[in-house]
Parts: sequence; structure tokens; C-alpha cells
Amino acid sequence: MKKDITLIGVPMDLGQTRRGVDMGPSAIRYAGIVERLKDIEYNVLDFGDIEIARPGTIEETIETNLKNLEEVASASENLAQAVSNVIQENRFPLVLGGDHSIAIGTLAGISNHYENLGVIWYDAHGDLNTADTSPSGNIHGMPLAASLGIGHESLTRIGGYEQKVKPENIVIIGARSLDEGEKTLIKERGIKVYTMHEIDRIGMTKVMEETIEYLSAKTDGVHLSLDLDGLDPQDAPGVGTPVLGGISYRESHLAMEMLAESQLITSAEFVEVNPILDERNKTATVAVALMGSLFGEKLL
Ligand code: EXY
Ligand code: MN
Ligand code: MN
Ligand code: MN
Repeated sequence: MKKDITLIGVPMDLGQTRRGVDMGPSAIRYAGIVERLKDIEYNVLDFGDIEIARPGTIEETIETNLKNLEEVASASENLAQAVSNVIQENRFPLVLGGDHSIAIGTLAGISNHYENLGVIWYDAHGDLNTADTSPSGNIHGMPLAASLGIGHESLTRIGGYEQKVKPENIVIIGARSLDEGEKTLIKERGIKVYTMHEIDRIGMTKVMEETIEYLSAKTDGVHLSLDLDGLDPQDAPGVGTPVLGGISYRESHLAMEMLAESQLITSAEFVEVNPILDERNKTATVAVALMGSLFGEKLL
């Protein structure tokens, strides 16, 4: 069954220090996301963009090494509300980033609509840092930890509740740059991870078959959080934290096509598209093509 889709833009760049990722939603719209989905017979509504405070405009009351904490928290609350409304309207929320800190708000808006939400985290990174383990203080390296209820309470309590996802309901795909604290957390909490090593070794087909089986057995909804830096920088150069040796464009299409066939995905976000660092909007174009496959576009 085809659910109607609502796009939500999140022009957020405060979760990291490279400017330009706030233009991600515009770049993705410019690359034709609305037309692409309409071409495959979806009813698509563009909600527009979430309001993001400018840095330094919210009075700082918290002593912390986390950059722009109040502004990120405030944007996350706005996003959570908007996403929750879309689900209430029985539509599919498709969130366009923005840096990956936005996942804190997306998951806060989604999770209390499900008993047992699953999450696929498609990323070069684990995004499992906290103020104590972060090498950078950048909140885009923390959203998965925050969604587990681990970290600064301004980030873990968005939406008024803690723990948006259980560790055993998470699958990370594409990891190749994990900090020591993240590795410890993965082992302690039993988070399932397919690093690039496993993808090379068993292939994307098997990775996705296993992921789909693992999550469909125990969840009643699955959110896809796709960071474009999960892909190789050759295929997706317009990202702020590129890491060599990533997932290819074709493997990513295969992953999206298999998710479409599984009908498992109930919400999605595409993040970290930075048009200033890009080559002729290539990364946004790749994102749009992957969204096409995720929503069932066929080659023939
Ligand atoms: N692990 C590093 C940090 O926490 O600073 C890098 C994080 C990059 C996070 C991104 C976009 O997925
Ligand atoms: Mn601030
Ligand atoms: Mn990320
Ligand atoms: Mn990443």
C-alpha cells in the first residue's frame, strides 16, 4: 500500500562546524525530489522547513562543551512536533537534512507512535558519542546515543520522554570510523553493526537480507536514517565528514530496493548533504535517486 508522503526540510548546520549543510534541503528539492516521487504515483506534500535558531540567539544557561546545545535542542523539539503531526495524519514523514543532529528530533517525533521502533543507521560513523567521549563537541556525532537515552539530558529528553530506541532494535550499516567510546558502547549494549568489512566480505545482498530478517521479527516500524557519508566520497562528495572506502552507489541502490520490497520502512531521513562541498549537486542528486528506489522506483 502506498502511503502519502510529507517532506520536512531541516536547514540545520549547528551540529557541526562546516557551513553549508543547512542548504541540504534546498539542494535536494532542486535535484527534483517532489517530481521524482510524483512520477511513481505518490501523493507528496512539502511541509517546508523547520525553524532553526541562529547560533548565539538563545541565552546560554548550561555549562557544556557541546556546541550550540540550546539551539540544537530547540530545533529538535520543533522537528519532533512536526514529524509527530505527519504520522498522526497517517502520512509518511520524509525528513531532509541538515546535519545528522536532526535525527534526535526526528526519532523523538516518531518513536512514541510505535511499541518497538527499529532503526537502520546508514553511516560511516556510529554517531554514538556523548559529551564525555566526543573528540569534537559536535552534536552530529551524538544523535544515536541521545536516542538511546545516553548523553546530555537536553538531548535525551526531547519530546518529553527518554530512550527512543532500544539497542537491540538498531542496525548500523557502513561503519568505518568509530571512536573508542563508541566501540565500547556498541559492545556493551549489543548493537548490531555491519562495518565495511562485513559488507566487503558477505556483500550487500546478504547484509540487507539479514537486516530485514533481524528487524522484521521484533519491530512494528522501522526508521531509516541515511547519512550520505555512508556512501563512498567518490559517489557522494558533498558531505562534511567524508571517509574513504565507503558503500558504492550501486550497493546503496540495492539496499534501498530491498527495503522497498520488504515494505519495512515507516519513516526516513536523508542527511549531511552539503552543496557547498559538492560537485554540481551530485550528492543531492544521489540522495534523490536513492529515495526513488526506497519508494519503489523500478529500472524496468
Ligand atoms: N565521531 C566524530 C565525532 O563525534 O566528532 C565524527 C562524527 C561525524 C558524524 C557524522 C555525520 O555522521
Ligand atoms: Mn549556544
Ligand atoms: Mn551520521
Ligand atoms: Mn556520518
